[in-house]
Amino acid sequence: MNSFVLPWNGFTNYDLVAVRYMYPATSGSFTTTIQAENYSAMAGIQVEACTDSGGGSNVGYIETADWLAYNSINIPTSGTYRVEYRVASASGGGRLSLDLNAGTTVLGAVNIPSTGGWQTWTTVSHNVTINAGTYNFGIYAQAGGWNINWFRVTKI
Ligand SMILES: [Ca+2]
Repeated sequence: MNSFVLPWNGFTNYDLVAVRYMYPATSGSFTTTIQAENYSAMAGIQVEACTDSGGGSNVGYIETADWLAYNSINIPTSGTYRVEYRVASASGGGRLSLDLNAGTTVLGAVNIPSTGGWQTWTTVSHNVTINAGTYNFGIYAQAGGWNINWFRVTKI
């Protein structure tokens, strides 16, 4: 044993790294990204090639009242989630709403501005409250005129 006590200078950086490894933060630890073109069911849309970073495909030709459904998405804990949508719109004036289980629960809606082109991408988001469970998510075009590449659900 040392016969004296060193002055307390706080945790070292390696202590902090170790603590973060052993006890990861629960907030924000859940996130899932769903490719728009991987829908379970849809009405009125078409899939096209995408030039956003990552390439792949996006959903386009979305007109008012068109919709997309994504089945069996698990939400592990009840709370507030940020839902981001990767969208492009040459026309602007779009609006989508997010719902659970074929419109049984409408979680919220977000406007989609003009991005300057059908392959000029931006991310819009809103925060919604979701109880733990497994749901079919729906994206509904309250107003059409936008493309979507993916959407992401993150616990906050
Ligand atoms: Ca995509």
